Amino acid sequence: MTADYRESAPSGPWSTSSWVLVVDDEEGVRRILSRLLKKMGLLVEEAASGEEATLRMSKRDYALIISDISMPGMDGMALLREVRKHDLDVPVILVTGRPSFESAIAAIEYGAFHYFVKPFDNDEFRNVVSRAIQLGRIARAKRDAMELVGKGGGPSDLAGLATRFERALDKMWMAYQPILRAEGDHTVYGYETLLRSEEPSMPHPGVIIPAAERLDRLPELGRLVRQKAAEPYLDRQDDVSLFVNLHPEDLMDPELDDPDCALTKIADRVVLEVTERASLNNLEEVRARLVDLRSAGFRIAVDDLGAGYAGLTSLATLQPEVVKIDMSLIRGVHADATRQRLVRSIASACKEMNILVVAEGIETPEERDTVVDLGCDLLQGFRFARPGRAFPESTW
Ligand code: G
Ligand code: MN
Repeated sequence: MTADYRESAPSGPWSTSSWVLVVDDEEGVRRILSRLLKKMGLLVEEAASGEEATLRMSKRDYALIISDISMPGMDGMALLREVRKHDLDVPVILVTGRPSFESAIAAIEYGAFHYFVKPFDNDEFRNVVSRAIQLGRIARAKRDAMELVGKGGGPSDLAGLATRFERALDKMWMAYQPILRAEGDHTVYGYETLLRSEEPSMPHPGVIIPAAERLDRLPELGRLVRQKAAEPYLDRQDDVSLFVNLHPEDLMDPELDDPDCALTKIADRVVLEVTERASLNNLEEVRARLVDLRSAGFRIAVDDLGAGYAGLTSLATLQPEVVKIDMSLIRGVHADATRQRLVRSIASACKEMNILVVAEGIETPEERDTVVDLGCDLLQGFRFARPGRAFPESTW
């Protein structure tokens, strides 16, 4: 009697409306877990499969999900990934009768709160359940707070990252920033295309690319970027160039010069930018690859020159048609003798080698006039136009 009374008294801060979803293909296990949870004062729903759990999740927000790992059809690990599509914060406890190192690692990587091996101790179970519900509530409050102050929170687990990356791809668009000729009427020589997304937590390449790297989805991102970047050019009949940033790994993607890809179709107008910030591995392989890319019609640019530690290796390896001087060398160039000397020597060396020089990140008329005097051929920066939807107007 007394034991019954003690066990059925609500023992957590949830007392009234915290729902827990119990997922297991074995009815007996569901019954045992449900009874334990109800005795803790929690409200419980059961699902006999991952599929049924997914359906229930679309109808109700749960404070906690407890799932078996091995089930026919959608297993616990797949369910965990599915859960993160709907709810970035709900804690998930996985239960298994057959533990393995791999499943434990995957469970943690995909953001499981706890991994129980059957049979487990009831006291420990109750402890973990209360902690999970409380921390889940804190996580939710924290995300709401971050949204309130406009930071759009990011969970650190892979499943949540994958969900946001997916959204970033869905809402992705390409911005274009004009690159103007220093001489004559300062007409548009080309546009650099830049990746953007309406997903608030992943608006620009600075966050999208590290996410793609972590999720092993760089090739997919690169292909989408190149497809979207080329689209507005397919209708342009002029010879305005398109500058596209490549991740060093993209260089080796066989689809980069696949004749069926949109970018390859306009390759003779395309300049592929390879950043000097990243060091290139397998230089021999890179050189061989460049031969293919050039025979498809592409030109190559070294991007961010002056920002990397690569010394001359990127220039020597890539033998680029275009060099883009990093904006850190351009900023304040009109008032800085050292920067002037560097820009002048880069420009004159490039002229001798028949390499076009772009000065990047020009923001003021003083910077503009100075880099023109120093011998840069092409100019890009907020002074002329910010990156925008195809194709922004520019001023001199
Ligand atoms: O590394 P890369 O050169 O590809 O980087 C281009 C980035 O520089 C873009 O995100 C673009 O928005 C930004 N950018 C372009 N012009 C300017 C500028 O004049 N000033 C600053 N601060 N950033 C610029
Ligand atoms: Mn660039």
